Amino acid sequence: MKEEIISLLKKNKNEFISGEDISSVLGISRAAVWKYMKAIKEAGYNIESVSRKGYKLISSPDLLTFEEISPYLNTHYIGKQIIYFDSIDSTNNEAKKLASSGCLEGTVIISEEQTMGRGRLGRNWVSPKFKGIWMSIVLRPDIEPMNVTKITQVGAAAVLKAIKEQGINAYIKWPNDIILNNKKVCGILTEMSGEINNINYVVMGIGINVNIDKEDFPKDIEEIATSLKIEEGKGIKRKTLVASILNNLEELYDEFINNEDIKTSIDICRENSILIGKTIKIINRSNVIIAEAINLSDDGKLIVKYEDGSIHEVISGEVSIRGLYGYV
Ligand code: BT5
Repeated sequence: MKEEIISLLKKNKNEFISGEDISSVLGISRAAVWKYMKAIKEAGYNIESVSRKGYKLISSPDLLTFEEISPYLNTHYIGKQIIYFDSIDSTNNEAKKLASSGCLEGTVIISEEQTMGRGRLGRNWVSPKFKGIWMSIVLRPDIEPMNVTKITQVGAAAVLKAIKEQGINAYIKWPNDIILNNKKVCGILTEMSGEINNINYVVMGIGINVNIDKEDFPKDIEEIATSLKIEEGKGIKRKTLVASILNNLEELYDEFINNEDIKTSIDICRENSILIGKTIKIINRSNVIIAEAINLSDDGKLIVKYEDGSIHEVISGEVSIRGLYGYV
């Protein structure tokens, strides 16, 4: 009901709407309106209430609910359903549950915090409350399972475009990081459920450090992690950034699915790659190889030159990439 009242207030923005009108439109008592209004104010909505005139919405908080994000969306299916949590273990876990029980393609799960946010290979992902974007998108691509890793490149390209739209200059560290001033500002975790030649669903989890302060990062990642706020010196509105990621994602994902072509995404990953031209360490479990990153292949593999001059293509799956002397 809170959501319905917020929508009514938004529809009547800059005007008063009376408690009586709200109660008759929504079929609830005046006392219930008053109770919900109190909760809505507590959630951060600035509402002017004047006796006999009613309620007027002055400003909305930067919450990642459907009501706050949807005005900025121009998608057809991604984000048409946004399932919002105040706190959850991991949005990827929740997305997998919903996907197995048949939720629509494009459903987005967002939480203000994650208590057990996950990275790749069982690593953890720090996700403090209200300070980042922790979301997962359910996709149902009709493609060969071996092509699923390409979807991470589509996600990285969408996030990069959205960050650039904010006037911030970031880079992509193949396969799943976005980098700002040589530190990690975003990570992507793509997970799949399927059989050998059939995909049930893909969950793309995106974590972006938006308004995290330096002291919010645990000691073990303070040297490698950063946020948009730390680097830009000012807070960034999360809801418009979420919408812009989803808008860009749908455009790039449609191109991938409809034409089986990820050219635009790969071009973005290539042009904004922080690795190409650098000497890097390729870490596969405990095995470390030094190589020069030369390019990205058209299907999203990292092309590298080993020290003996031989050329190889690295598939994203299980590898981690590091710079020779630091994170990149
Ligand atoms: C990733 O893994 O970068 C994928 C992160 C995906 C997070 C999203 S949030 C929404 C969705 N729900 C989830 O549960 N997960 C997804 P990986 O490349 O393995 O990097 C993990 C490593 O990054 C950790 O071992 C830390 O060193 C570092 N790290 C952890 N939290 C970080 C943060 N907030 N910012 C930057 N680095 C972090």
